Amino acid sequence: MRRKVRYCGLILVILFCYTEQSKASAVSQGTDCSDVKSKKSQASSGVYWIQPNGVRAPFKVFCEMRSDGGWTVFQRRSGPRVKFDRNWAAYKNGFGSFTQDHWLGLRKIFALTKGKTRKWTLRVDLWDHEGQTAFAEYSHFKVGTDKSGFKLHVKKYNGTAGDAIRGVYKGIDQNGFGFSTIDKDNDGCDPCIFGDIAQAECAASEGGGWWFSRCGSASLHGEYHPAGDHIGWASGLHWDSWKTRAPYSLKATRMMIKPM
Ligand SMILES: [Ca+2]
Repeated sequence: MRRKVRYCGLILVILFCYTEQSKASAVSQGTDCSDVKSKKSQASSGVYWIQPNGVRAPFKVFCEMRSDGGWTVFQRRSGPRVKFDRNWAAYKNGFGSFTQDHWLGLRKIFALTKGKTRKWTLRVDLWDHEGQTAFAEYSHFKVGTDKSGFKLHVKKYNGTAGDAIRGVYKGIDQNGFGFSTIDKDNDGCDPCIFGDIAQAECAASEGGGWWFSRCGSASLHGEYHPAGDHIGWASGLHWDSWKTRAPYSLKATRMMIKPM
């Protein structure tokens, strides 16, 4: 009998430890990746649990740890495996794999950037198929509420890729525009006339979701094309102020934020 009790006790201890261990994995390691890095300067790039102020439960993000601090990644594309032609619910909630290509989700980007005291820098990294890279940084990045269509807010541009958010010609500034997907239209086209083409929905021609403004010059969520692929005018990953659109599609992209 005594042996049985001891045996049961051991099982309970193992079960308790196992439960505690799985709980421990969801413990927040900081309010964002810069906070994780400031607590542990040798922290390496990878997946971490974070919990921004005012958010009920921690969530996972990929942290890009650099000498200038910890950046919270919210977009990464490097291949065709993760499809970006998804609807509003998918862009709102996020999709893909944190260690590979993914979109963190507009709700989480909102949760990270909504605070009044903290201002954020947005960094967009771009890679082409010829081994070149360029970047665009924007001060005061945040997205609006769900009700506003997660409206894009940026201020000062700095970088080597050019300011494709504001556009390569007038009237297509994406700053201040809501996010659009195939089932959500905030793009300012009703319709837009491009030459002899009438375009009513940018998400339908460009693919994926984005802060389209009369479509515009930045569009990183279209269909992925390997080098040498035939690319249509609107399809692909575009940052027109760096690489003129047709018939070019970028090799890889990354979007991430850090407090200013
Ligand atoms: Ca429209």
